[in-house]
Amino acid sequence: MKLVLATSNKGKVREIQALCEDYEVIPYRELMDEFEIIEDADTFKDNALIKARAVFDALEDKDVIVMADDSGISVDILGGAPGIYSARYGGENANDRENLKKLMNDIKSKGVGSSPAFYTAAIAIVTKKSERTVHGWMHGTALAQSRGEGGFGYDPMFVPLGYDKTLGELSNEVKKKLSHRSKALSLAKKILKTL
Ligand code: ITT
Repeated sequence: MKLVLATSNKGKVREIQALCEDYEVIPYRELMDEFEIIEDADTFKDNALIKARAVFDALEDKDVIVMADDSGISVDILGGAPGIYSARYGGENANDRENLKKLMNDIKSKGVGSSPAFYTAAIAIVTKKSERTVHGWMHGTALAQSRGEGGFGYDPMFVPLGYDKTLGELSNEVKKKLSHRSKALSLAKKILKTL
């Protein structure tokens, strides 16, 4: 089954392809030019729907399934920030490294070396007949320092609950078992089977 991914984030594409081996997962940029999608909703769920709908509407072939992921990290000591603003925490066009640096500095500025935190992923599935959403979470600790180069985004500063290494240091296989995205995708796969 063909699954078009409404994302420009290469880290997400890599992980979703590894978690959906039974599907032909195609980033939408392989089917058309990349275009800007304004994610102006105030929940992960609604932003995921905005992305999936935008790509579905732009595709000529309507016999496809479009899937989008909206995700982010919420840090307790920062009152849940950056949350839905995770992609642009370090500034409007900030890259992963700049976002990571800002989050570590903000934790440090609270006078602590770490804080409880969690990742959220909302996945939206849009077809010509239906729109569905599911969520997944991963709890752990956000550090004021980064360790390791694995994963993407905020992974080098995030230690999952029950581990003492960051997702930058742990293998992809560990993240595959634990992640917010893999939990949301296991629910998404149940929906995909019914389509
Ligand atoms: P698309 O909207 O094109 O999918 P994006 O990177 O803008 O790509 P989001 O709006 O969902 O995606 O922002 C998610 C942010 O949270 C982004 O900065 C990611 O790096 C970060 N993030 C999400 N999941 C992550 C994960 O599993 N590990 C590390 N960082 C993650």
